[in-house]
Amino acid sequence: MPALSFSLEKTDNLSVARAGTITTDHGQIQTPIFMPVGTIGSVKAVPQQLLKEQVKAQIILGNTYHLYLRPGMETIEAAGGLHRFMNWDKPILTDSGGFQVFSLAAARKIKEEGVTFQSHIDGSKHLFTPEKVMDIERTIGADIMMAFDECPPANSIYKYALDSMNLTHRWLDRCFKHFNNTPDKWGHTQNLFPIVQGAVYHDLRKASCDYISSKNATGNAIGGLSVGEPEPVMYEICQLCCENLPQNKPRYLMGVGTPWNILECIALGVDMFDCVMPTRNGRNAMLFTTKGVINIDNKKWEKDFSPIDEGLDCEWSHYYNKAYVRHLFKSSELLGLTIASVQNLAFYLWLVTEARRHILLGDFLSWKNEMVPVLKTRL
Ligand code: PRF
Repeated sequence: MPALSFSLEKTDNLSVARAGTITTDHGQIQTPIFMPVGTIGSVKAVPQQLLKEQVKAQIILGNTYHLYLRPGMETIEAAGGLHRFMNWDKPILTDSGGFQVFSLAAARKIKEEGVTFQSHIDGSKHLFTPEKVMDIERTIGADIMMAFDECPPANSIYKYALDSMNLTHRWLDRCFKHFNNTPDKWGHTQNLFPIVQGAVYHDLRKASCDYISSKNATGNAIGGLSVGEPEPVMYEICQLCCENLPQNKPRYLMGVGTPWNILECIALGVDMFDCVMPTRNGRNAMLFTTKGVINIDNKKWEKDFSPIDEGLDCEWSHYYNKAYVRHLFKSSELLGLTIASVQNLAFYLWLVTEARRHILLGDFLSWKNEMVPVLKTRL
């Protein structure tokens, strides 16, 4: 089977925003795209049927770190991979654990060989090496496997960022070597995306982009952003990376971000995004809508029986009204979590679909400039 391919359909007239199509063995992805996060093989509170029919997700994310700890690779292997385990027949991308180990695990120790850490679930000890992570992602059966990297903190001093970037590059060599020496596990083609690091230092980011580009992968990712640096710095580094990564391959900005972050980064040439924000904030009563952001806990919505969001072509956003969703949250009813998560994900998918439509029309930049203040409005 052929590897993932990317066809660029159009670049915006006044920005470098792009509309394209990624083709994988599990189907096509229209870019720019947002990928819902399904950490342990579940997009929290959202059944697979709703992901397809209401959210219109084209690809979802899984996490190596979480799936490896629970249910564990024996179960995933016995199931025939994650697609079969969760009954999801569209593309899956897995993050490598390079980020989760640093944000979740206890007692982690970074060595040349890899990272030792203690599980956040039961304290058990584990070692992740680039080779081990490739094996795990192969077994999960991800269409897109992320390389094992170190994501240094935003406030890293230059020397730490430099050493960390070089370690990420050496780990990348080992990832590719092992990836190339192991077959596709479940019959469909698996792809390995390398990750640019280098913190907030321009020369490091440039060097990392050059190194990552030399791997000639089917797609490339930008890591280490949205980790505490100011927004203008994130945009500046994102722009530098987009300018120094291949034009004819998809660019994936990891773990970003707010709706306006997504539009700004699309304008800089990013094609793929993921973030826990729509689901996590949704479970905390924050609703993203086409008119702005709602805190559904607010008394203001107590007797507002209007639909959650008439601007979306998502049935659930029309079916349920604000006062009812507020009541569900006030009563800690589980249905509230599902409605909020469906609304927010449908909104994020609508946002990138609209971005794509405007890129194809050629008026993306003016549309984006009109949308950003709307997206930031607190209703
Ligand atoms: N590396 C990996 N996953 C990530 C990140 C990273 O730098 C980020 C940073 N925003 C989110 N997820 N492997």
